[in-house]
Amino acid sequence: MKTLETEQLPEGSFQGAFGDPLKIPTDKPSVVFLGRSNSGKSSLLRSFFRNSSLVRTSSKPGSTITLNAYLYRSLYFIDTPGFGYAKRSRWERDVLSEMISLYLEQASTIKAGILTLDCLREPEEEESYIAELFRSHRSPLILALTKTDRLNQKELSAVRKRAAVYEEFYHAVIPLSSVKRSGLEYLLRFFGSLY
Ligand SMILES: Nc1nc2c(ncn2[C@@H]2O[C@H](COP(=O)(O)OP(=O)(O)O)[C@@H](O)[C@H]2O)c(=O)[nH]1
Ligand SMILES: [Mg+2]
Repeated sequence: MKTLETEQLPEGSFQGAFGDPLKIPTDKPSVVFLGRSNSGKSSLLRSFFRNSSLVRTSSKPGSTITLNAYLYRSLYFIDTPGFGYAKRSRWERDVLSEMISLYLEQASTIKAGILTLDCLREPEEEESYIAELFRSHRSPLILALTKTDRLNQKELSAVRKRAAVYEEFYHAVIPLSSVKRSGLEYLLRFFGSLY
């Protein structure tokens, strides 16, 4: 896999943290980053900016409870709170998933979604639910299988085989590593097709 050089990447800017999804600006198309807590959403999002430190990551997993908006060229990238975090109370989890679904249902400016999943995990009910939401809105959803730097060659080829199986349900399935900066070109080209 090729690694992505940072010089060609744009500088981004933070546009705000929104507790109310209906307050997210809608003057530009957006790409939403979704996925379980700790699946690598924020790390992936930050790898597309030269000034990557602008992306807020929290050291406490699952503690982001706002939708964070960043300007990437003429698109908004929206980082969402992770779902399925077991240590959160049921109430909090329900509020979070409601906030995410409300945003998806209301925002007609959402152009695409990036769903992150640790490459060692398999998609479960939550992933299928998001895939279904995007299908019903006719918006492309890309499954990003993250953290492939943790795999040896044999494991990597097993992940690629699984990726081919999932392809039926997603616009694309991309194994990648934000740490190694590998596997990111497809997404970069995809973003380029949206603005
Ligand atoms: N080895 C490895 N670790 C990663 C990668 N991406 C994220 N992580 C780690 O996984 C943890 C969760 O990442 P984060 O981006 O905060 O996940 P989020 O909760 O989905 O936003 C952090 O400790 C990251 O350093 C990756 O590509 N490779
Ligand atoms: Mg995050």
